[in-house]
Amino acid sequence: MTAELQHLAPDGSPRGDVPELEGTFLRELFVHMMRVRCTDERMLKLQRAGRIGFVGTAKGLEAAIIGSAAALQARDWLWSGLREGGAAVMRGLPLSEYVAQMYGNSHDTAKGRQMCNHFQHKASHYPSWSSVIGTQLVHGVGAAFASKLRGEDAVHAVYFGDGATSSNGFHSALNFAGVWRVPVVFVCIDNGWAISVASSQQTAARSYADKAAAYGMPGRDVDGNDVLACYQAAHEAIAAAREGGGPSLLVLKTYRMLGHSSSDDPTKYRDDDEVAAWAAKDPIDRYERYLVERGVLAGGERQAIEADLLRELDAVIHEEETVPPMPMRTLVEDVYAEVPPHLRRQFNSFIAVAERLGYARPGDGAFPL
Ligand SMILES: Cc1ncc(C[n+]2csc(CCOP(=O)(O)OP(=O)(O)O)c2C)c(N)n1
Ligand SMILES: [Mg+2]
Repeated sequence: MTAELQHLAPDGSPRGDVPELEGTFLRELFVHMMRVRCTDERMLKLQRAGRIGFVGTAKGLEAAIIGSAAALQARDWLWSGLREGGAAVMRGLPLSEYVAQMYGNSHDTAKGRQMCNHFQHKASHYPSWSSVIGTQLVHGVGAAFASKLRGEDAVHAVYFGDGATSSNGFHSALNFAGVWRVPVVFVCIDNGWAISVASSQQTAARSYADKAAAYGMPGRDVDGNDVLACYQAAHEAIAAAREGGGPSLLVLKTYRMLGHSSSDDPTKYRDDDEVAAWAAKDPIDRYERYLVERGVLAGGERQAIEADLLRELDAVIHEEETVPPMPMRTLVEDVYAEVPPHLRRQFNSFIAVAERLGYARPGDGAFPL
């Protein structure tokens, strides 16, 4: 049993061998974390205003997501869950495509066929995610096996939550990864909750990291609110996987500050005290203190960064909001070279119903929360 890796205490003071990283890189990490928070804030407001249908926020998880993903190279792959969209942006997903996906409009590269908050970006090796919990683990291991067979030196980082450790996908993926020694880093973001199931109720193990031993790979606990610890742990695990050392499991211990999604009310199942205790360990506040102390960030600069990010986001939102939805006929396209009669019939009857009862309008699908 080893202690959680930590480089920054909650008050921002350094602990142990803090990795030596350039000031520009440290600053970029901060901006990416801030962008995650600003984007969530804006998306949640759009959802509450009935302008988009669904949001799964990453508030509280910024260090875990950004710190770990920042250790990947451009040639590596990121197999995501619901909350890693900020890492996709960091790796090159244009903000306009991010927002288009939230609207499901005709700029959305998934053509409006995914739920909101399910991103994909081919150029940065960020495959589309299935909401079926645990599926990306087996997809990532299969792709990593392909990388190994082809002799590529790409590493595949597979992200998933504490709840996903109870899925079949988790056990199959870790087992195959261990046996095949594929270049995978499993990144479990233990954010305390799987909707209303507490992480403490999800397993009888001391930590999810202990599960790695059963699959013949190392497992490591990391302070998930410490961006430098998340970066360092991922950096080491990725380097080992790239050098042929096989897979490993990182468990980034953090906390989901808001609801599971915009459809959830977390006050129904958890105490305010627990939330307050984690608010005191906020990953952005902690990192800001460290950067100010190191002279990488000026006191009060955070506000200017936030204002810039919000301005950039608002411009993109205003643009994407005017983009029309995908044409209805695309609903039945892309499956066959030519739309077959049975799909054409279904499409015609769908249009007949819409003509009779009215087409859907933005906000029609909003959950009543
Ligand atoms: C196979 C399957 N079972 C149940 C669900 C419903 N569901 C959606 S999210 C979720 C919890 C996921 O929790 P976790 O893996 O901890 O990820 P988090 O949402 O906390 O990031 C569940 C049970 C689902 N999508 N798929
Ligand atoms: Mg969770």
